Amino acid sequence: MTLEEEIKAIEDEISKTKYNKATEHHIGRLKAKVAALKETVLKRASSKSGGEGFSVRKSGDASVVLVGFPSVGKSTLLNSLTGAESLVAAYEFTTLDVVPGAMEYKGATIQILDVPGIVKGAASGRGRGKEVLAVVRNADLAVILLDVFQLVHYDVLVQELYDAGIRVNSRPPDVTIVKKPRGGVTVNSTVYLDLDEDTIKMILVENRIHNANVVIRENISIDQLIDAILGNRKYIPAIVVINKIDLADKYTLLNCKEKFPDALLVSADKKVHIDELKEKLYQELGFIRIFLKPQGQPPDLDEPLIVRYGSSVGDICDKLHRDFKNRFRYAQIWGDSAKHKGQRTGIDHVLYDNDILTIILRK
Ligand SMILES: Nc1nc2c(ncn2[C@@H]2O[C@H](COP(=O)(O)OP(=O)(O)OP(=O)(O)O)[C@@H](O)[C@H]2O)c(=O)[nH]1
Ligand SMILES: [Mg+2]
Repeated sequence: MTLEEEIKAIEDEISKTKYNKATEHHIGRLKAKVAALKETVLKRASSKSGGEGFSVRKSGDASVVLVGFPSVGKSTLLNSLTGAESLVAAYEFTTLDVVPGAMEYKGATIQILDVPGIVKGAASGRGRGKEVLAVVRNADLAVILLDVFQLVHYDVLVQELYDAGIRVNSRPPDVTIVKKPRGGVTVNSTVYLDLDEDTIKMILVENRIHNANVVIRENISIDQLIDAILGNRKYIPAIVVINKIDLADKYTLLNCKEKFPDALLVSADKKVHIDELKEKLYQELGFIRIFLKPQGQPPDLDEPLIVRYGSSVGDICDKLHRDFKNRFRYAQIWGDSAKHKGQRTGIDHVLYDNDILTIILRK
């Protein structure tokens, strides 16, 4: 049996087994086995395809990747958002490489990445699935692009992302695992857990963790426990955009709104709601504006620095000059993140929108 057949056999058994207290332990073992086998497959594939992946250099203030089936209009959308010229055609797999474009919006430069279409089986290597998914892992935000008549693609896409270790719109499970040289596994939890301690310990042992202190702070599932153990999952935010609305009648549009109430409905080709999409991308990426004030002078209110929400003084230093971090003495802040006007802070201080910042350097 090949690894893939083995995985398939165990997955079939999992789907045939009804989940309840009596089967939890059994399912836990099977899931741990599958996860270990999939890790082996992924490692094998990445060593095989070594060097053949797409090379995209990150640029701009953040990057967004367009994920969707072939021919849903990814390239058309890239062109509408950025003025890039990615090839558009009515046949599938028109785009075979990563095509980057730059979208300027409210002072931010957002890199948009057009990639080949994803199909079912991408995570295990169909199409250029593996390479595409590697690009998705490194993006700050994914746009899941659907054809207005093909909403069922959503589940397939999310499953392919999942199989590639990419979790959309979720947080890492609140679990810490500290390995130790001996003493077995101890499990502590701060909340009620549905999972039995025996099951948890067994899953750890299946993953070759025989000695560790484990603290669990939320009611996790078997899959989340495995995610925590493997520690290589990528958590990225995503929005749903539905394209080709120019072709749809009223009922199709109503159906879209019902199934995806938060989705943005656009026509990439006829340029409908493209400005709304730009605004949404900007909002989702969480940009803030920081005004610089040279020491002893008024702040520059005309040209703010645009950075991501959660940026620190150190991040600003990195943006300004490669030397600034080394020469940093202290910062002064006016604005919402400051306790009082002109508060002195260190390099780790986190800034808020519209803060005014002075950086004092060693000479
Ligand atoms: N009517 C309509 N057609 C569109 C729209 N957007 C894209 N198309 C058409 O859909 C076809 C596929 O568009 P592409 O942009 O090449 O699709 P893609 O997702 O990049 O496809 P691949 O690169 O093959 O994965 C082309 O014929 C486009 O003209 C739209 O908003 N409305
Ligand atoms: Mg394309």
